[in-house]
Amino acid sequence: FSPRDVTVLFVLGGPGAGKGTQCARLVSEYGFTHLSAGDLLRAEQERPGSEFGALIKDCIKNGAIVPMEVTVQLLENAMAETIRSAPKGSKSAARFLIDGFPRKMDQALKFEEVVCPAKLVLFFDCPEAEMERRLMERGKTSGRADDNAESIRKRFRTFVETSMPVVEHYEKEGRVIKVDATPTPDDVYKDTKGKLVKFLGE
Ligand code: UP5
Ligand code: MG
Repeated sequence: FSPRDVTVLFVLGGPGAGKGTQCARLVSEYGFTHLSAGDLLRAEQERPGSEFGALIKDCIKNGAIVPMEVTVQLLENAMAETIRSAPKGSKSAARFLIDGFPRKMDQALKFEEVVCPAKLVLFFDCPEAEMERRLMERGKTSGRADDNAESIRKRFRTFVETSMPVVEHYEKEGRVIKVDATPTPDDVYKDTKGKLVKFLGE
């Protein structure tokens, strides 16, 4: 995809920082297409006949990162399908929020090389204690295999060791919009909007 035709925003932040929550709001107000890498992986895991099902299941439970070839391909397919099935001139089909990706440097470089460079990175910054509280609460009803104390600990570790360097890489390039994700969803959204609108020029 050419950055002339599509706009890609990476949405990063620790497990439970509120990436999905904020993306849903941006979609309804600004007409983005929201692609959560985690959701795409969970769907692929459930797809009958997927050769990656067992691998994905194991990685998610252990908070490990699925090999990038799998995730990059799922994202690329989802972007192509969105564009293919959109009415001509659709604004949202050309603007993607890529949520929870890239979480490792190799994925970031690969995606920007073979799919599309990201215009900017939205980074939701949240203390671990608050993210843990949210995930444990959600775990009572979410049915997610990784919303339990042991998996959450592993997810945090992967985030600090492997995913924060990606955020730092983009920070050095001046491509990061950082938002404090601790307040209420409404307040986080207000802050996000204020900062994002400047970049998007609307
Ligand atoms: N909540 C949200 N905002 C709140 C607020 N401001 N105040 C109070 N509560 C708030 O929110 C989490 C919970 O908190 C919800 O109950 C929400 O109501 C509440 P959510 O918006 O879902 O947060 P999010 O950041 O999206 O959390 P999520 O659990 O989805 O984050 P992860 O990054 O851990 O999960 P993801 O689905 O992206 O990835 C899962 C796994 O997939 C990874 O661990 C990894 O194994 C694998 N993966 C890869 O291998 N490669 C990839 O590229 C991506 C994923
Ligand atoms: Mg999410």
